Amino acid sequence: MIKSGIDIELVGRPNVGKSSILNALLNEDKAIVTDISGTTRDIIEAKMTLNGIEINLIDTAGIRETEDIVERIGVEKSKQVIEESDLIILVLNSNEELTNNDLELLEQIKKKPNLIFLNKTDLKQKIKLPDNLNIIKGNTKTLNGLEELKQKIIEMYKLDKIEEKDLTYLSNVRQITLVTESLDSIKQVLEDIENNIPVDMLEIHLRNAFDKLGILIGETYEDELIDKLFKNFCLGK
Ligand SMILES: Nc1nc2c(ncn2[C@@H]2O[C@H](COP(=O)(O)OP(=O)(O)OP(=O)(O)O)[C@@H](O)[C@H]2O)c(=O)[nH]1
Ligand SMILES: [Mg+2]
Repeated sequence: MIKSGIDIELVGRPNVGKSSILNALLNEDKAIVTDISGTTRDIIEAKMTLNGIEINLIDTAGIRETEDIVERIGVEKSKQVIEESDLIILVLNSNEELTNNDLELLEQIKKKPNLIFLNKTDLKQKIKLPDNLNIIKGNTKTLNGLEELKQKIIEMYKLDKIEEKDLTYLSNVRQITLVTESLDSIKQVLEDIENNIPVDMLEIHLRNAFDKLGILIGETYEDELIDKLFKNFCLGK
């Protein structure tokens, strides 16, 4: 999980608000939202982080029987992703009665870790849900419930505990990314040296490695420091 993040899929019937939830969680208009059922036809993936852990959010085509060939392929993909995701968020529309389609999805997601988000609570509640369901209620208009949804994910994966521990290893994806990027730059410098690239050109990658490590330990290195370091080599002069 620390290395590769958590894959979270939003599933549900068309028009329940999956793409709106993705956008609200990301705080940007990533996915197209319209009131036309079947707006999302392909998988949309986006990254966010929760407590330093990368979350791969996956928005899918609303699941329904359809004659439309493109949409049908999208629906098949949505079902496939259910198998592959770590966590399923089933989205239901509070403003409509529960359909057989919803019931089938409720059944299908049981085999995976899941959360149920009852969306559109800003509208009149028409849905009647079985008692035993653990649901989070909210909507994407006032953004109610979305913080609770994030908290639930944090709880489920104990993400709040990760940073509390005395970790002597690289504890989150951001840090791993910084080290990896820094290492790539250093490798590039070594390769450039092998290829007799002029020394002032080497500085670009070396500076990048240096900057990334600076960010990692919480210190941003100012240009003066680098200038001081490189002065001895009379770079570019
Ligand atoms: N009132 C209200 N409308 C909402 C809410 N969330 C989404 N909508 C509206 O519901 C419609 C469908 O939203 P989408 O996010 O496109 O729904 P979807 O589940 O992604 O739909 P498909 O891509 O067709 O599967 C849009 O008109 C949204 O503005 C909500 O919380 N409250
Ligand atoms: Mg959509």
